[in-house]
Amino acid sequence: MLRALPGGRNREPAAASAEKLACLQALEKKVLWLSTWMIHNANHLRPSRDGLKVGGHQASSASVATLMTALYLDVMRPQDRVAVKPHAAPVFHALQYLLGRQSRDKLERFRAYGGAQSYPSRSKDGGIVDFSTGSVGLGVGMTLFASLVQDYLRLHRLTPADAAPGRMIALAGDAELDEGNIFEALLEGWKHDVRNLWWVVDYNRQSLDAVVSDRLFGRIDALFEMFGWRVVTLKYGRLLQAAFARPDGDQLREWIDSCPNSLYSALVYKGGEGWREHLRRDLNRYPGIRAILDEHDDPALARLMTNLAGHDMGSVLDAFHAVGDDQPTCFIAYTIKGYGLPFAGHKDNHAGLMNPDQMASFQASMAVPQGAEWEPFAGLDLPSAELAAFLESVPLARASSRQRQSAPIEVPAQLPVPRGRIQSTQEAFGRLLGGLASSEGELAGHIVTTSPDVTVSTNLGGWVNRRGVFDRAERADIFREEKVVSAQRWAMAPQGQHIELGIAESNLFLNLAALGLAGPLFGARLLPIGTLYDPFIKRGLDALNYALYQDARFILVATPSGITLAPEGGAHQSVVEPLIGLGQPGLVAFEPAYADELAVLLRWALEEIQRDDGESVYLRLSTRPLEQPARGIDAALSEAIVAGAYWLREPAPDAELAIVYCGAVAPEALAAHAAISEDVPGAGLLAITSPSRLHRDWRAGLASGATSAAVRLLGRLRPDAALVTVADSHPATLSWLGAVAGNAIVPLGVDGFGQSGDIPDLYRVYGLDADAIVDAAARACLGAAAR
Ligand SMILES: Cc1ncc(C[n+]2csc(CCOP(=O)(O)OP(=O)(O)O)c2C)c(N)n1
Ligand SMILES: [Mg+2]
Repeated sequence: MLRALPGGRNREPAAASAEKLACLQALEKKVLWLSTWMIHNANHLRPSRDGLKVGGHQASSASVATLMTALYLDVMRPQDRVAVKPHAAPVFHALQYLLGRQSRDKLERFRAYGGAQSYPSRSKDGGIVDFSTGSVGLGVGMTLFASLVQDYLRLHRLTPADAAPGRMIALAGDAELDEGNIFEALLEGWKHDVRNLWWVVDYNRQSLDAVVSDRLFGRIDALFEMFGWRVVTLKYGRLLQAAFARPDGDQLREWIDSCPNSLYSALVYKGGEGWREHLRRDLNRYPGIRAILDEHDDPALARLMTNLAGHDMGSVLDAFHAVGDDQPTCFIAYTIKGYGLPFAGHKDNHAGLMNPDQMASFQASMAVPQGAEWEPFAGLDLPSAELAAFLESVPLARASSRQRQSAPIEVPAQLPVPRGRIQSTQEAFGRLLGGLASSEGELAGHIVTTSPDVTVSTNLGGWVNRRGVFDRAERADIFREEKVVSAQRWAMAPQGQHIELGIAESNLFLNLAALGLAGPLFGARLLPIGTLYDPFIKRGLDALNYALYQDARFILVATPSGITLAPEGGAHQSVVEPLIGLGQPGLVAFEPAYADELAVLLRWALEEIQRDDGESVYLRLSTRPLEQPARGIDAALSEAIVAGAYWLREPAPDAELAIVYCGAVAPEALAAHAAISEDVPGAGLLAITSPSRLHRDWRAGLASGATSAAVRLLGRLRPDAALVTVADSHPATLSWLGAVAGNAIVPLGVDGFGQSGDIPDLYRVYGLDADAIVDAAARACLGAAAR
């Protein structure tokens, strides 16, 4: 229903001069035109080579043309950052075009290779996009964590204290608020007292499939207010407000307020005649209403009845400019999906495209001459020179690049290998971070850790004890003050370097996305390390993908992992995560077995996430204590660990078998190797530290003709040698190695749901123990012989 939402406040509108208003009203028309034309051009005028519809969202774009014009061409300051609802990309591109930041060529190639992207993309739209969007909900959540990161940098004095903070703005679709991640973020934001955040909801009451339920928004404002937000409702435009002020105008307001969403939308589509019929039927007894109906012909009546505030530039500017403080604010802007287009309000308009005839009449109504479709000012009532001068004066037009630069942080040539004859990679990780925490200097000062309530259980405790938990305010560690003994010190302060999150992996990844973009967004680099339990990567997977799609850089430490965490039970036993590590773009995955490997990899990761062409790094760790090899790591071994594999036991020349293992199953691989050495002398034992690097390098080698690490390593074996691969993960993680040199292969691994047990039982049941490896070796050798 269009019932008025409480929460709108009366504020003094900042006066928008008549000239400015006129310019913005002219330009919003142009934005609507350009976005519509861009989509039309892509679908109807550009030749299709594959018979596919190109698509684009004319209705969703029309819905936000006013709101976005107001923001980009007046309200926003250079330090503000925006996540635009994905299907409003054409409006975004049109605005960038008017600001001189987007080329006509790219608009003409909207959704074509190399052209303006279908959804705003940080990495593919060439630096003009603040936050990528596409998967609804994530961009909205991202702005909240970006605001938190902005505060973190300021309070750590990594950005100038006197620089005005930017507003992190999300332009959200109303149905986007169905995405749970938004509410997870909202809760987290409340805990962290997040500021400088605007969420502008395009309340067109339509989703993709249909008109949204009337009940949906009844509670939204109360919900935001509960979390400390201001809610500003932009409901009726100035025409309707004037009508309400007339005799019997309150009847009209009441009628609209209680009009169901679907009827309102249907009447928007039907136009003046439809409105008249219903108003006559329901309100004809009121003389004031009859007068209004008499004074308005059908087009004027349609204009009046659809005069919602989200399409009324004056109302929109007043609402935005009235907010001068840093309280998070949700603007609920009433709009119409497809406003100004022939399918306005139609429930099926989400993917609707105007046909050529409709486009021709729209073009005529916009007074855009044929051939002048891309001209920035064609068909507008104001002189071009005035509009050009106005655009030059827009704060965003005067700013330099939206991508900031930041100096790299130096990483030492080595990290000390954690001591301990027997230790797990998770313990080693804790010690490495503990060591960094007690070191002085720039590197440790730029590391920030974060975890969704598994800080202690992923061994970040040592780091947190020394570096503290981040909070905007000082908060004492009460247990400590009360002298209750605890290994954990949880004092919170603005200088803290750990951001503790509630249990929501989606928030973890959005936080890592924001921390990992601190350099380009705010001009100060951070080295973020996030920890979580390996199986719960899947819980936040879309947010992880989202972070990586934006080229955010961070280190992900996932621990514990696999069935090796044994007694913890099946629900926590990750299986496919190494395949995610193998296949996920933007992420390079490692699964070390030993502490010295981890020391090499963590050091490398701290550099890798800073490289221009680098990637984020995923370290899959284990709680299984392993006896550590007594060895020093020279440059060649260190390089091999980073490249993804090395021979733990060198094969004899022309060896006929190799056991290939990854991660915590190293003892079983070693035992099996020892057991077969009598029958198969010279068998090799290959340690894999990164299936993902090895695989990529192999594919690159196939393309370039260079010898890849996998080819070089397996080239040490006889051409008809057999392989057994073993890892505590899906066997496909390593089974591709059989294709590298055409070896017969028996891949071992886990491809069923796990269960509780101890390691000997579980490794036996899932076929990872030394016996299973020996059996597999026999089968592999038979397979090789039978070829
Ligand atoms: C996570 C996710 N699920 C589904 C989609 C497909 N999708 C794109 S837009 C949309 C509806 C959005 O409605 P709303 O947010 O109200 O935006 P409007 O088009 O009305 O402005 C859907 C379901 C998506 N982009 N992301
Ligand atoms: Mg909608």
